[in-house]
This record gives sequence, structure tokens and C-alpha cells, in this order.
Amino acid sequence: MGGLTVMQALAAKLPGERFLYLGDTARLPYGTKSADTVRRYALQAAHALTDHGVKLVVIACNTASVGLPYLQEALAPMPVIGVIEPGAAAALAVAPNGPIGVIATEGTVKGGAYVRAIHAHSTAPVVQQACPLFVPMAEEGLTDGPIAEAVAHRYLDPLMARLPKPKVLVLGCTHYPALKGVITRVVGPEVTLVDSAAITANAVERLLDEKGLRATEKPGEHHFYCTDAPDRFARVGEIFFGNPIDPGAV
Ligand code: DGN
Repeated sequence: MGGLTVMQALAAKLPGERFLYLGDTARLPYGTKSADTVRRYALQAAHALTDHGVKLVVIACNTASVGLPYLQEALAPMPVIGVIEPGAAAALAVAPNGPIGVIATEGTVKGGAYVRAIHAHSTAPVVQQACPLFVPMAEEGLTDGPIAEAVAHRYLDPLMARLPKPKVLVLGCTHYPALKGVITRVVGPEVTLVDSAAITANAVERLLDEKGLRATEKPGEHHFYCTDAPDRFARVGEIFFGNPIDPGAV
């Protein structure tokens, strides 16, 4: 579901491209599953897309980006890109020496992918916090009001206490942009929120240009697929995509 925030940014940035989006609704959430299982699911999902003849794969999910090296190897020479590296680079562009906060699913926090991606370029202090309730809240449209505020305080107050004067907070889950308003209220407007959707779209554009794969025809088409419950996918997905979607099944 959350990958639709990335899809929205990609569609806006690359209007001439044909997009095939797959939401693995039968097996979500990925955020609470083991890295081995997520890697296996991600590879199967990627194969479902490559069977349709795509030229590039975007892993539009932070948790599933744990499978990036496996997908790159399995699908080579097709380019595969995740959302973690672009998000880490954007955080470092705001605060090269940190401190940097990261909020994400349990799987992403445990896997430490953001910490590794940031520490590959900087010694910036990084503090992470898993915010598992943010995913169902975003899907239920519970993005504002007393419940959203209370949950956001529960997760973010301890994070802010562990990270005095953070300059930047990475929204390390593609669902979290739906909660930007309440997150900003809780952490304060002086903290820059990094939303990897737009940054990933820029990275995809650069990669297509580098590889000479950029489509020129206009307008591009969007095809949405899911692995279960297309009615719910369409209804909830609209929250994240910002436009109606008409899903098929794979
Ligand atoms: N939105 C996904 C991510 O970016 O990690 C996780 C969502 C989930 O756990 N269903």
C-alpha cells in the first residue's frame, strides 16, 4: 500500500513512462516479518513484474529493500533500485554530520539498513525508532486527532529524548508520509522530514537517463496489480496514491 506514495512521485516525475505496480496485499505486512521471508517475497514479486517485460524495477518499500542485493543479482543486468540509499543521501544532504533520526518498521530498524547507508558516508549519529502502529493508522485514515497525536508522542518523544537537537528525521516507511502533519507537530517544525518518495523518483530518473532507457512517448500508462482483495487495495490505495486506482490481479 505504502509503495503507492513512491508510485505517485514516480508518475509525476516521469509522465512518459509506462508503470506496472504490484501491491502484495495477500502477504502484507512485510514490516513485521523476518528478513529471509521478506527477501523471498520481494524476489517473487519482482519476477511477477519482469514476466510482464519491465525495463527497471523499483522496490517501493523500505522493508523490502532488504532484498536489494538479491534482486540486483537475480535480475541482472536489469537495473533494480530501492528507497533506502536515496533516503539516506537526502538526510545527509540536510545534515552531513547529523544527528539523524530514522523512524521505520520493526524489520527495517532491526536490519539497520539506514544506519549502514548513512555510516557508509558519514559518522553522523543515527537514532532509530520502530513505529509499527503508524502503518495500520495510515491505512485506516487515522492520520490526525487525539489518537494519532497520542501514538505519535508515544513513539517520538523517547526518540527525541535520545537525540537532542536532531536536524533531520527520515520517514523510513512509505506509509509515513500520510502522517507528516502529526509527526511535524510532535517533533517540531525545525526538524526536516525526509520523505524518500520524491527522492527515489529523482534517483530513478537519473538511472534511466544513465542507461539510456528513458521513454519519450506521452502520456505514459499506469497498471495496478495486487495479490488479494482488489476492492480494499483500490479503496485504501487511493489514500496513498492520491487518485483513483483500478487494480487487476496477478
Ligand atoms: N511501507 C512499508 C515500508 O516502507 O517499509 C512497510 C509496510 C508494511 O509493513 N506493511
